[in-house]
Amino acid sequence: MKSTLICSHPFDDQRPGTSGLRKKVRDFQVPHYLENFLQAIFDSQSDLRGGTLVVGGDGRYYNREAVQVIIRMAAANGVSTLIIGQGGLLSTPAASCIIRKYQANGGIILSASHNPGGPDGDFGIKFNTANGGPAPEVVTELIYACTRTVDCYRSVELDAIDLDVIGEQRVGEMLVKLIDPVADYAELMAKLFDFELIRKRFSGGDFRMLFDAMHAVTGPYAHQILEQQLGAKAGTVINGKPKADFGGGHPDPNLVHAHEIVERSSGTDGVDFAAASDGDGDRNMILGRDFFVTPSDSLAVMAANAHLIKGYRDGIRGVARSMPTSQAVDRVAEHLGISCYETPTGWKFFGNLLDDGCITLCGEESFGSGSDHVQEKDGLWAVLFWLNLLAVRRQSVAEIVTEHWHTYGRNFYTRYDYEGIEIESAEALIAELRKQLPRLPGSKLGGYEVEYADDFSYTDPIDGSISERQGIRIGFKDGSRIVYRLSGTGTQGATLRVYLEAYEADPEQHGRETAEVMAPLVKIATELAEIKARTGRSDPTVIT
Ligand code: G16
Repeated sequence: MKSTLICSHPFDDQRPGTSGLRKKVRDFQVPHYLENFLQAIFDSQSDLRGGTLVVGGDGRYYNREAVQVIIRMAAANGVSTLIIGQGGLLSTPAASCIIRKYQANGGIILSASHNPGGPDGDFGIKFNTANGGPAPEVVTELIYACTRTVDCYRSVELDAIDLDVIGEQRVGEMLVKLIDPVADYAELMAKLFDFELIRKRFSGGDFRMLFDAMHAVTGPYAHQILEQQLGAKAGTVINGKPKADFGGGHPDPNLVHAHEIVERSSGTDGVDFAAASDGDGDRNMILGRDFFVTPSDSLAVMAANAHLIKGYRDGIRGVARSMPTSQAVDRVAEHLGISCYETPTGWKFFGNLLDDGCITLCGEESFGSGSDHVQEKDGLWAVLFWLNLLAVRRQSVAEIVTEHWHTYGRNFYTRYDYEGIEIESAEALIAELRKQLPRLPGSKLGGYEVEYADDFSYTDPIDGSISERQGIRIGFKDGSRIVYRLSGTGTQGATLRVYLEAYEADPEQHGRETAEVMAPLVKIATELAEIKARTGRSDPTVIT
């Protein structure tokens, strides 16, 4: 099979963001755009020549076409074995699991996560390294550097491969293995969680659950694990068939987009436990009856209860959270006498800590949590963790979380997103805040005394790499915080995120409404950054 060299020209907008290269589908459809980025991966990752590469995606529009392009280019670039999920599907955590299990040299995951799909929607490519985790910044910068000079790419001529038939075939010298996307992941979950106990909980007849797969990749995983292996009744998994346009919705597991489970877990007839996952299966939302668990609280509860879960019964070594995530888990770490690391936003920053055994659990406010079982955040894993916990403690979700607050205090938390604002205005807003930082410590803002104000900088404790300008932090004497940063995952204009946190030790106050508690901080945050004047927006697009 002859490899041909096809001429193209470098694109100047292929710098990976928080989580890979995310663009509109139509950007990826521009001739040579996808191919150039792939060639940059092959050029910068020399281990792939003669090595093993894992490929799969969340099933969104353009997934199948992109897999065929990867097959042709992988063959031309000397990949020895290509492992592909049947149908071109692999959830992000399953891809991580498979890279690790089969000791692949890396993986390409096709996903724009929770962003909408379809011909007018978004598409994305992430490269994961041999540890199964998202490529760290040194690697993504290398790939980006290659994209600036790539002016030709290698491919072979080949008819499209049938992606739906499990089995092996040769493409020239390269072995292509089409595998069941669920089996390896399900096997790993059975090792971590007490499936027998969860099965008993479901068979007791007094426990009802719903899982919203949002027409995205987790459907097949959830059907198999929850319904077939754990015996949850048929219908527990809703929207379980992956669709190229996610049924026209946003595969974003939050209170707005996963509203069906919010409604069906409300009131006396509501289910006991409900959860959702996103486009590529790495995010999760946890609900009890009439009860929303913030992702920050979910991480803290997991850390405090890990010893009750089969795979973590020997305890956890340490925890990490992204900087804007609430400090709830810090309190648990302190109580347990273990380290708690604060990293920039982006799962890739947990990689070294996980690899080096510094942490067992980690998570983010953006509906992500995970452990050292794979090198990605993992939606269904979090759901199984909660299921296992509910089966062990035989309490409701609300009881478990309110007891947790009683012990550790409550970190009220909210996030305001201003989406699609002008990039220049957003950058000017952050620049202006940055200028104000030196004068803020010691000053009073609306009755809150500023303890520190900085632009978060992170020095990786393992490799010493430094990541600067990761978000403006304003910390108050009472433990409250305001954080501002610009999203690295949007595909249109800029998204300003404002993260707000207030700590309350008094259990009498724990039942208050989050919006009411946060109102004074919201006022300070919007005025300090002059959000209305600078962005023209009086209200955020989304509040979570
Ligand atoms: C990605 C990253 C996460 C990050 C999230 C939001 O998640 O993997 O680490 O927290 O984006 O990032 P930003 O605030 O920059 O938009 P996902 O699920 O979108 O891949």
